[in-house]
Amino acid sequence: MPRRASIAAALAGAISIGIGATLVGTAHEAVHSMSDEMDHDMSHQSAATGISKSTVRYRVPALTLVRQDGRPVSLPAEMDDGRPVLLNFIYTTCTSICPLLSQTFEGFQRKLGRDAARVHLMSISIDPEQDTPARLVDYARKFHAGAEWQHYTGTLEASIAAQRAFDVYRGDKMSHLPVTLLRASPGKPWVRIEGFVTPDDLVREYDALIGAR
Ligand SMILES: [Cu+2]
Repeated sequence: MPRRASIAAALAGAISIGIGATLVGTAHEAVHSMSDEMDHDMSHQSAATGISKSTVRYRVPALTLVRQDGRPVSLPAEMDDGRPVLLNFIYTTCTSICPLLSQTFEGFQRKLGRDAARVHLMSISIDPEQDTPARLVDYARKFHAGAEWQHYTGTLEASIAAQRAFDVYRGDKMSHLPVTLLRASPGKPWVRIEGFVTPDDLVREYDALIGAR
């Protein structure tokens, strides 16, 4: 068996979920970090797309955030209402990463069509001092957020605690990462996707996750 093919086969065997098609083409690049990464958390990475995915358990912290409608809400109550949750962290004045993450959520809602009503999309601001509820409403409108997509702000402490709970806190908003988190239902692990996932990829991930429920 050619070396490349055997690596691809090894990857395909070891990785249960994925954006698999890109892995075959980039197996050569991926193999360098393969042993390290897979030992740690079964994550994998595609050099071509820069996307890596892992399955992680996070404890949802008992925090109060402020929803875009101005209401103080409990994070666990918002997150654990039984619906699948799609989560990201954004700030409204970002001109690089966040608009792309939000476009992906927008595309996800559009592609899911009527089924979008079954998924709770949550975007938590990492710049809560600037991102007032009114700003979040404007931002949500810009991305045609449907009724099931809520944006949250709150105190700086609460935002940081939320970021820490999902391992996305990187000290300041300028050094944030493109991270998308997906969970089938309360108590289940999260799928953590790092990198710029497309709406199609996200719908595929969602279908796989819900189908496996
Ligand atoms: Cu950003």
